[in-house]
Amino acid sequence: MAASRELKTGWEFRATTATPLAEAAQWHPGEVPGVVQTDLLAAKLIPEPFYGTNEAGLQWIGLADWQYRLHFKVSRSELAHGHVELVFDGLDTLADVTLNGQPLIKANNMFRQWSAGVRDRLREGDNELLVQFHSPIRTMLPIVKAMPYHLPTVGQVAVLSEDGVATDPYLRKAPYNFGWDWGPRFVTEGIWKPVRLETWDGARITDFHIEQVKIASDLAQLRANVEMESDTAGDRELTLRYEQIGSSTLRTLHKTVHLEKGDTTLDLPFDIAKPALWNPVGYGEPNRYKMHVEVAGASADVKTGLRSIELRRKADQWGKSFEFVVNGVPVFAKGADTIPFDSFPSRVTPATHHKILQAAKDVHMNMIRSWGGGYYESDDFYDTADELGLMVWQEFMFGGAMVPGGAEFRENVAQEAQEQVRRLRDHPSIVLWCGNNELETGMLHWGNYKKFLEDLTPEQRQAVHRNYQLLFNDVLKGVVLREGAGVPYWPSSPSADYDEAPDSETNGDRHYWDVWHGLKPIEAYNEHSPRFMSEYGFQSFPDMQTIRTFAKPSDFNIDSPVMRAHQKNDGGNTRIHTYMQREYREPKDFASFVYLSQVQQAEAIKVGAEHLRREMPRTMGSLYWQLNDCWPVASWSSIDSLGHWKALQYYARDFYNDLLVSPYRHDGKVKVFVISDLSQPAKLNLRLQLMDFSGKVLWQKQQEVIAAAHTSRNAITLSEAELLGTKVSRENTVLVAELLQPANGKIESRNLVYFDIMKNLKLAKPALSAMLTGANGKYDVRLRSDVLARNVYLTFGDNNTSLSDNFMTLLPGQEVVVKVSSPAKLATLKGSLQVTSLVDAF
Ligand code: BMA
Repeated sequence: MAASRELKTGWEFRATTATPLAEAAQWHPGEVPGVVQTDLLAAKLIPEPFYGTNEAGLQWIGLADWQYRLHFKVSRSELAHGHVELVFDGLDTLADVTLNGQPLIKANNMFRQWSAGVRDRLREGDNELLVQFHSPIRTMLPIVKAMPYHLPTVGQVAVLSEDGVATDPYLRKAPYNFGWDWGPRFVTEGIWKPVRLETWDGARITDFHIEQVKIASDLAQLRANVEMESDTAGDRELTLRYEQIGSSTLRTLHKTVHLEKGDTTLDLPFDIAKPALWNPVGYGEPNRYKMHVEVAGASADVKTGLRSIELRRKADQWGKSFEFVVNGVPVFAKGADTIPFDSFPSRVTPATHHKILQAAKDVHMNMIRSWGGGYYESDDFYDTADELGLMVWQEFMFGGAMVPGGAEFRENVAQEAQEQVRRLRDHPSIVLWCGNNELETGMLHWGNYKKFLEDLTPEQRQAVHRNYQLLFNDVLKGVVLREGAGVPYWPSSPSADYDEAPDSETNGDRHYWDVWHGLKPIEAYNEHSPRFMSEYGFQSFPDMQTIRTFAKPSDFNIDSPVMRAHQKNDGGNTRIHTYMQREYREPKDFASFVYLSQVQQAEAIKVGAEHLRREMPRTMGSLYWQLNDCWPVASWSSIDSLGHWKALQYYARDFYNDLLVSPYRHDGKVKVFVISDLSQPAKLNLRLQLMDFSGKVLWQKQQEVIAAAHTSRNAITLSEAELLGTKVSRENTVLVAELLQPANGKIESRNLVYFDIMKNLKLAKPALSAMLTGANGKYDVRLRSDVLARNVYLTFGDNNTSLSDNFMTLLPGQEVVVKVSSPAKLATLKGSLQVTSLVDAF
């Protein structure tokens, strides 16, 4: 019988090089999994890293060497097993492991598992495990400095400790550790994943994978692949059991197999008739199967979903398509990019993954891009994505730093990729493996990267290009083709797979940043129709409740040192302000600035997202940058680091709705589009009402529309001149476009068109009424306004609440009920409730 014991408690840690903190040289209790920063925090030796400007004062931690030590007991019965192995699921990053004083493992890659047989090295009774971590920066710096040239990176290399020379390109370590334009620089060290003692006898299963040979709705042709390690040769019985999760029919198959002494690969082909397929959100149920295998007393389990996946790229009138086809159906990808969920990954819980991924699904996202500057997520992340029906665009962990050459580096990456692809290949959610983030475009388009390449000798330049090619078109592509279970490989994001330069409008995927980084007007989104938009974004501030966790009222100013320390994009706060001055007015105070930054972000991404959806099928994907945060910061996220939904997350629920009415005002016309992601045609009523801000209807029209499956259609075009005539004031008028169910009048989608930018509108101060009722954690707020109230915002101060809606626009006289869940009492909530709307921000 195989058994596994986690070595979790009793660890200690200390610094082994000089640090500014004398106490760090002594042993203190440490957490495994964990990293030295969180251990120092738990030992109260450092202040909260995310508070104020503390980050800057904690940089010494990544410059020191650290040791982790465990004294643990091993029993005679454990040692009686034929095999005893010590397994580290992750070591961050340069580490020497010794067991009872004997060297055991030398690690140099955060993304690999490290293990060693220890049966002969363990003692009955007390044992000592020691893990010596070497500062990645200090170790690499002299080596890199001695190199003829220094590879550029995207991280914050200007840090003095590195003398302006970046070490991160040479390390297999989470790139965002070194700082990003939304993330602090915390160069971690530690045992960041669990450690186990594994024992087994006779035989064990080292890998169990369900190969999906051919998937169709009437038949799934599968093959169970089982990799075994055995002490003896002989014939054995293999038993495979499987069932659809949630159903009660269990099937069992048997086969006589032959085991060799040592390694054997076994397979059992089998079919499932009328399989329950795995489908992405909006395209059917994400059905899954549980599979169990037994051979020679060893067993293994895997959960998987059956689906076919194709990245379809066909020449067409716009160039070459880029669309994900799942189970034969082209899917318009709606979603966002994800980044790591914490600067200290060992703190992230499955509950956090579940909460954020559920929030993605709740706003009709069907795809997330797990971006290449972080780390490969834990099993529970992909398991949740599988369960929810979210497709995952998965990147290898290259965030944009140029890559070194050398057989040793490539071999290290090959091992990493092989392990990760094999670990994750039974997850139906993973629909793409992508080589890296922005490295292909960076080498071609970024000023500092081009300059670096120009300054090299021709031979050096060739070598840099060759190193890139070898890694991404040889090593990683090779691993995905061999081990990736048929999931397509894409060399970089963005890329056109070398048909043409990356970031093309006609081929491959695109990152569009002229809005925001380039300060172009938000309407510029409407001028670009890439085949698949994998990044576009706009910043905002996190919720005030989140800001209060790291700043004092005296810091509440976008130029204060604290607020600047929580804005990592150079000039980011000014950029938010610049855009605000174009369309809005000057907010009256800091809280209003924060609120308005969120409204502005939501309005901006709404323009981009709706345009991309109107462009279907030319464009087949909209992934905005970014879904989440790793700490409290001003960023492009739609959910802040404490899980608060920003305005954008609420807006996404509307602009990603399967049925969408999207009016586009341009050139004196309003083109009203009806978009459907449904698989069946829908008969709907399109209602258009022109009303003034007090609710008086000035004009209206209703017509039947058929929203055909998977289409975007211009249902009607209105002339602005005819619509407004001479008597209607454009500053006081809104066009309300709605899609209604003919049977019951249910509103499937509503969208408002204003005829001027916000600062020119004559919005009156609304009389807002809010009635709060309920008990035992569940409350309702009934909201009503006499005049049009834009972006009505509800807050309950520092009470923990979760709201069904916020930032919504109330039509005059219309009642909206917001559901609130909160552990707080009714009286407390009543006392803290504040209701404001856009006009109150000025
Ligand atoms: C991109 C990403 C990230 C970055 C974001 C915002 O292109 O790939 O590197 O955080 O833009 O600048």
